Amino acid sequence: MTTIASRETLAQVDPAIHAAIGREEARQRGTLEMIASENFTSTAVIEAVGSVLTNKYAEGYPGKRYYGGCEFIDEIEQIAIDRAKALFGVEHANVQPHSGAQANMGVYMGVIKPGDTVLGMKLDQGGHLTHGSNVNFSGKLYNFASYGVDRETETIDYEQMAALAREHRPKIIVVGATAYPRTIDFARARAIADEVDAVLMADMAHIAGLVAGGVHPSPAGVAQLITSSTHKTLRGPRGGMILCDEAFARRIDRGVFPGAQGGPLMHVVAGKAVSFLEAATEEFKAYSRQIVENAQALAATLNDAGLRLVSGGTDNHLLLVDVTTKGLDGQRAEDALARCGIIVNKNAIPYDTLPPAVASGIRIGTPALTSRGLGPQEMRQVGALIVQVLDAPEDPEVARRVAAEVAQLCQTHPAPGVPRE
Ligand code: DSN
Repeated sequence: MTTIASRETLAQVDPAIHAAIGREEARQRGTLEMIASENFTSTAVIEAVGSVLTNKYAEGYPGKRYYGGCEFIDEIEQIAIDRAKALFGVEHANVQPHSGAQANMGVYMGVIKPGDTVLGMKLDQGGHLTHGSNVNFSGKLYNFASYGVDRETETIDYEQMAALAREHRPKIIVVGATAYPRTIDFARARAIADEVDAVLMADMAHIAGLVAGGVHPSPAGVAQLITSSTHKTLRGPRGGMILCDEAFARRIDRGVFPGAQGGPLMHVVAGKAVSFLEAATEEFKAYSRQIVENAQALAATLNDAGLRLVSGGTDNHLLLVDVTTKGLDGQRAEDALARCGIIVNKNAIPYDTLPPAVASGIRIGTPALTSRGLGPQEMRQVGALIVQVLDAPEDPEVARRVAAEVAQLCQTHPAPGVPRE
């Protein structure tokens, strides 16, 4: 009898999914990925994530499992934990969160109770859904107050953070962002948290790779709790983690399991271990420096062409561009660029007057193109292409020319980890 398991390849078992994956590979090879939260992970990470570890249940932690047969799983998770601790210089690491959102849920489950007060950053000014949005579990289960950015400087308003902290006396202050182009002052946030006896939680999801590479100040030793996803600037597999002081270790571990999750995704935990190894290299340090240099080259090009950059520029891996200065909205800009093979996302800008589904801005990041080996010179070229499209979003001749140049750049800079044709 032939069983499904005995058939050999995905192409044979499921031609529809196999073909769609092939089309996605071609899309990744043939477009310039500039979504600030995306990246190309390595072939080694993909191999770990695609391994038989997906077959194993391992609820619990190394040495304390609810299932037999976990001896090799324990080895893998312990390696991931030890590498995360060494990479970021922290006392404790939980590498089980399925995502950044699950990491944040793990912290809330472990450290506070439903109804407790938390202070986070407004989603529409650069925060995250799990920092208290009322459509997310965080805003539904906890009593969130929100700070934002200063209207003039468009940088985090620490005065407002302090005033709201004094008014609301939160148990946790969350600092960290998904659409914020500037350096985050973790020390200042910690001083505010200390003043009101709150715990500081740094969500470093976007900048984890920059922190690992030493090009953004680290929250380690400053924030008592650090959460992150592992697939953005860090270039690991899609997943999350929590780093903390030993004093919080037990509460964090219980917050993740059994608080927020059941069995860990051990194939992904293995991929995280591989990515922590890769991120500890000199090569990765150079990579993270290059991400920032590339973002600054791109910022200068767009700025010189008359585009308004939120906060005037960037210190990190992303730019937030106000496209209304070109008579566009974020959706039209995203669509026009996508037609030429440049992939970005529409994004609200601070104090946006348009709804989030349209938005006044686009968010542009350099991590994925830096992984493809593009440097400042190519980034200026890409910036010029973006300007051409935004100046003439409906012009088919411009689209044709830009698409041809995009195709050429993709050909000369292969996407790492993506199979060649
Ligand atoms: N969705 C992610 C981003 O694009 O920034 C945040 O989790």
